[in-house]
Formats: sequence, structure tokens, C-alpha cells
Amino acid sequence: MTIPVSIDAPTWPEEFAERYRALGYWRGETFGSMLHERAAAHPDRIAIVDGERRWTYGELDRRADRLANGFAARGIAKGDRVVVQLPNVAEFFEVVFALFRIGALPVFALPAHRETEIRYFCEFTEAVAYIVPDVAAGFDHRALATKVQAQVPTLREVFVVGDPGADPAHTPLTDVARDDFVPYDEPEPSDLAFLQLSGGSTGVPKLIPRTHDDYMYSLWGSNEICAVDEESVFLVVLPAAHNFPLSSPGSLGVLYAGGRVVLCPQPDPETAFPIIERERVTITGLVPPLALVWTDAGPTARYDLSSLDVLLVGGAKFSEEAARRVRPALNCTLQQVFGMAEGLVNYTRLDDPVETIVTTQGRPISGHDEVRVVDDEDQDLDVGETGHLLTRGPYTIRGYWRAPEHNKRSFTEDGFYRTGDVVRMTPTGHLVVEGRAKDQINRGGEKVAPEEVENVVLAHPAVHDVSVVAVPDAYLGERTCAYVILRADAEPLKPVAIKKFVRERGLAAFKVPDRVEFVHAFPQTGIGKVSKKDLRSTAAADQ
Ligand code: OOB
Repeated sequence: MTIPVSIDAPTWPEEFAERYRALGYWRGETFGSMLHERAAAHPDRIAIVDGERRWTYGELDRRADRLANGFAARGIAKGDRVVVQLPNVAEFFEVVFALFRIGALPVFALPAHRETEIRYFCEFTEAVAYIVPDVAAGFDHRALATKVQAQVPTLREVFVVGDPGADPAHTPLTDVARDDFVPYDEPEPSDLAFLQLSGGSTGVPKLIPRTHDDYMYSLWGSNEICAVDEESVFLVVLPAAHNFPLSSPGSLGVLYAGGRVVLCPQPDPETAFPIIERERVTITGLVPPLALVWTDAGPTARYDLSSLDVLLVGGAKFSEEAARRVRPALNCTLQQVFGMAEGLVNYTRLDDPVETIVTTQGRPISGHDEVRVVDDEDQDLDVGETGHLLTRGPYTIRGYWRAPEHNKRSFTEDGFYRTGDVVRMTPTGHLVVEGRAKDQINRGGEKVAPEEVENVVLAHPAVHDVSVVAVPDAYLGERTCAYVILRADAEPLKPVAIKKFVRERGLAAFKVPDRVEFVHAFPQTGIGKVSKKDLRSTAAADQ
């Protein structure tokens, strides 16, 4: 039996919640109180470094308080949704801790998201505010905000980090903060803290409701495994809002431990290596394609990388061959991470034998992460056999936010999340990711739901049908290929016309098909469905 939907999603049944509390996993903390406590304990220690800006714990805490007052004064209240789309800047932390404090829920958009995605997040969550940078990576987010605000009536406020531009409806973030305390209703540890985005396999991304209690556990659980403490200096290379750099152990884990978070504006070695040298970075996390670039650049780097102890690699499968190159190239310990925004995170342990570190994707954080490997009929398989990964535990959600129909498919009746990953368990309890059953493309850690792209391509007037599949790629692991059938009466098109159409419809650049092939028909399965399996083989053979 699950508790009613006060948080708009099924949550842990009371017996599980009690167990997780009794075990000491859920400590009854909120993010707001956590930061207060750290700031009280060591106000002058540096918390955030962004270029020349260095904020102490005391300053981050004060900024979060002042902004919380300002948000509250503008009527943003507990439970309200606020779409946050910020690059790796210090204000990201000021904003999210202010929202955590008043119990409003950040919806963690990625900087790459564009009009289609942002409009959807704002509409679906009935967001009251949207927080953007002025211009990031050459893209003017204010113009996007103007468009979205015109279409989404609930969106009362747009806050801009930097120059607010010409739209009078936009408010510079610096105008929001205020010193006078504005009373607000604080969240409970069991309340939702934020909504993360699922990589997705459906037409629109699903939202992942995480509570203060459960997420905080994943942080300190990760800290123990990754040896994060107050001496740790974590470099945020991947987009800060993604679950991996946020919590595995990520920026929030490092703040929990009293360490230092350093923001990296670009992930390339030319940008990151000098920052590692200057800030004496000890730990960071990368997706496999970036880890390849870093290991290539490491041996000839002109910078002192000797402070780096641990390199976490995850988000997509890291090949054994590439994994073996990490220590010789960067002189640090590799930690493979196989995680998901829905919850479960697996790590190889720092003291695992090298063979385990390079050939497995780790084992769960918690002794109370329940992991099952099952066949197509949900029957448990033996250790060593390959099957579907199901999981439930103290930080794995019991359902997506406002998605009851989808939840019936994505969760078993007794609350296990169907990850869609195909894995094998070794005798030591480590998992090896062997493949994927969900219809998703993993483009170097960036997840593409084919259905979402297909829906956009189908809107092209010349397109009769489309099917998007993965093509193997040496660098990214996978790229996307769209097979398109044009209407009988349509003029021939060039592939670039389809790519341009998808871009102009306002999808994130990483979802624009890498390849477009025009065909007259799709291969079919026995019952007449499009055979993506056959399309994938064709795409791989045609490279
Ligand atoms: C992380 O989170 P998401 O939500 O973007 O993606 C989750 C999916 C997994 O279900 C799996 O299909 C894939 O990404 N994945 C991996 C992997 N790590 C993630 N596949 C193979 N090997 C790995 N090491 O990607 C994420 C969240 C927290 C920590 C790390 C990654």
C-alpha cells in the first residue's frame, strides 16, 4: 500500500520509511538546515569557487537566506515549482538553496534545453518562475524566456542572472534578494526537495520527485564510498544540475561534507586543467567521451594535476580498454559510477581490485538497495546471468511525478523501479551493464528518447513516417540516426533539412539526429511493428 499522493507521486510505504529512519539512513535533515549548520560550524571556509569569485559557507548561507526572503516576498511558496536553467555558475547554488529553504521545488533543466523542452517543463509543472542566465554558450536565454512566458499563464516571474535585457517582465536576480525576513512555511525532511528529469524513453521527459531525506542519504552514502571530506575539492565539469555532478557525490555531497566546490565553465582539458592546478582539485566526475579526451591530454599536459585523487566516470558505459588508461594517464584512482536520476547509484570501491574497477560498473551505495536481475517474465536469474535490472531502496523513487499510467509500467506492484538496463551481477555483487531494453539512446551520457525526436520530425510537412535509432560510435558510444519515409507527393529533401527543422522546433542540440537516411519502408517485426532492431543493424552496417 502506498501513501496518498500529497507529493503528486507514490511514495515509500510507511513500513519502508520507518525502516530507513530506524537504520539511520534518513536523518531528518533538510537542505536548508544542512547549509545553516555547515555555515555555523565553519563560516569562513570556502564553499564555492567560480572564477575569481570565492564564497565562504557563511556567504553562501547569507545569500541563500536573502534570496529566500525575496522569493517569499514575491509569493513563491512551499510546493511551488520553479524551472532552473543555469550553467555552472555560483548563482546556481544560491538559487537552489534559497528554493530549498522555502520548500519551492527547483525543476532541473539543462542548459542545452530549448523552447520545446522548457515550455513543456513550465506547462506540465505549472511553474510560477523560470530562472535563466542572460546569455550562455552564445544563446540568449532571455529571448527564450520571453517566448515561453507568453505561452504559459502560470509563469509569473522570470529571473535573470546577469543583464536582464529589454523585456520589462524580467527581473534581475540581484533585485530579488532582501535582508528583512519574510515569513515562509519551511519544508519537512520527508517533503519533496526538487524535480529531476528522467533521460526518458517516451514522448516527453518524466519528472523525478526527490525528497530531502532520500537525496541527503544518497549524498552522505556517496561521500563515504568516495572518501569525500572537508579536505575535498570537487570540480563541477558536467552541467551542475544533472544528477551525477550534483549528487554522486557531486557538489551537494561535497557541501554536505564541508568541502569546496569549484565550477568549471567548459569541460575541455584546456579549461579544466589549469583550474585543477590552481585550486588543487581532488575529485571530479566525467562522462566516458570526456574521460577519453582527458586521458589523451593528461600525459602531455603542461599543468600540475597531481592533486587529483579520484576520477568518477559514469552516465554511459566506460569501455574496459579506456578504463585501463585512466591511472597511467592521470595518476588517479578511477571510480566507475552507474547511476540514474530515479535513484540507485552503483560505485566501484576505491579499494576494489583493479580488475573489478575496470570491468564492472560498481555495486550499490546501500546494503538496503534491493537489486534484482530478472528475465522477461520477472523471474529472478542466477548470479552471472544477464537480465533486466529492477531496484528499490532508500533513495529510489516509487513513482514519477504526476504520471500514474506510466508508473504502472515503470514500477512493479511491490515498488521496484524497472530501470530498463540489462545487467549481469558478479559473485562479488558488482553489476556489469550489458545493454538496454528501454527505447533510449545514450549519446555519451546524454540521453535521447527516440519517441520525443520522432514526434518532432513527424511534424515536418513532407514526412510520412520516421524511426530514430542508435548507431554505434567510437567516441560517444552511440549516435542517433533518423530513418525517414517522405510523403508520396513530397519533393526530395536533403538530410540537413530535417536536422534544421528539429533544431528550429526548439529541441536541445544533442537531440538533433546525427544522421538522416531516407527510405521507402521500414523493416517490420512479425506482428507488423517497426523493427528497431533491424534498423539498428542496418544503421551500424551502413557506417
Ligand atoms: C545518470 O543518470 P541518468 O538519469 O541521466 O541516466 C541513467 C541511465 C541508466 O539507467 C543507464 O542506462 C545509463 O544512464 N548509465 C550507464 C552508466 N551510468 C548511467 N550505463 C552504463 N554504464 C554506466 N556507468 O546517467 C547518472 C546518475 C548518477 C550518477 C551517474 C550517472
